[in-house]
Amino acid sequence: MKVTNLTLVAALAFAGTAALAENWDMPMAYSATNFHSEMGVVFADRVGEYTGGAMTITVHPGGSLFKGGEIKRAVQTGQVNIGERFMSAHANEAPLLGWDNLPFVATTYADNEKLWGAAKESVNAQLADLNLVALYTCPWPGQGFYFNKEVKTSADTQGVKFRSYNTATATFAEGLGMVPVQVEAAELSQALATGVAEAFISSGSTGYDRKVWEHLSHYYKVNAWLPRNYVMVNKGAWDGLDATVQGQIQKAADETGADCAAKSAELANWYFEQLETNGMTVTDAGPEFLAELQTIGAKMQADWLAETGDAGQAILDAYNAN
Ligand code: PCA
Repeated sequence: MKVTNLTLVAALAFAGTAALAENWDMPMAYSATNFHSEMGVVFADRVGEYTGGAMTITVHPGGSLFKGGEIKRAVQTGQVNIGERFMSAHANEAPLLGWDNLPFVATTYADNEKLWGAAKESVNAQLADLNLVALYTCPWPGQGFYFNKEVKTSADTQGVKFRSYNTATATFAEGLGMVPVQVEAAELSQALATGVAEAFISSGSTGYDRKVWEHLSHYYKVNAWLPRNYVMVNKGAWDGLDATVQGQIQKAADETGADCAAKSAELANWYFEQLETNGMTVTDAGPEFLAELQTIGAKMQADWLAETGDAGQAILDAYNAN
């Protein structure tokens, strides 16, 4: 009889825990071995630990649960409660989210962090309008150009098929006379192999992940900007959590955001070394090419300011004031 009671108590206790515990699936856009995805796993582990198991998160990298281009909508509509994606991919819908894609504005990790400090409040307000809450953001290393030949000026880029990852990079490509096609990083190797794309802009990280030396020969360091991924939560799901759990998750997010940025900085040059080891020529963009990029960049900044109005200008003013 006694044993039965104890069993019952244990069963009830277990049922209680099970009812309270929540598991969230977290789709991520980039490959499992990419540092953003590895940090996503660190974040998930911390959430489990800090919440004492009240919340657990299961990471699905590489677009395996939802493709990169579908993740935001999946989170917004509550198909999943949490997900990770490249923020400026959403600038076509909400131009403010292209704050980190302004060419030659913030080209170091420190400046990128300063720019985020200036942008954060209005970006978060914009995300709230989209029914999203950002838990942490993490920068990619600086962006440069991949080609299958030597490129000295835009005379060499006319008609080249260019993989873009958002509207800003498509604009950049058009400015260089190239023909943009938007392709997810997860499908990049295939696009290069089939000739759908023959050039792109990205960090050393994505070139390494996708082994692009199998198809391309040159990387030009430009450091045009350091775009960010962000981990977002459905606002309704977030508001539905109790304040203690929210605080525990936010602590995990704050720590992971800082660790992820440090990891990105630590790996930036290592990626270039790997590209070189695998036979690519990695150099700074030449002065003529760079001057052309700067002219196109200035126009892109003007376009962004025209789209975002006072909110965009306020971000740049706050950034420049510090
Ligand atoms: N890699 C991502 C975005 C920025 C980067 O460095 C990509 O190319 O999709």
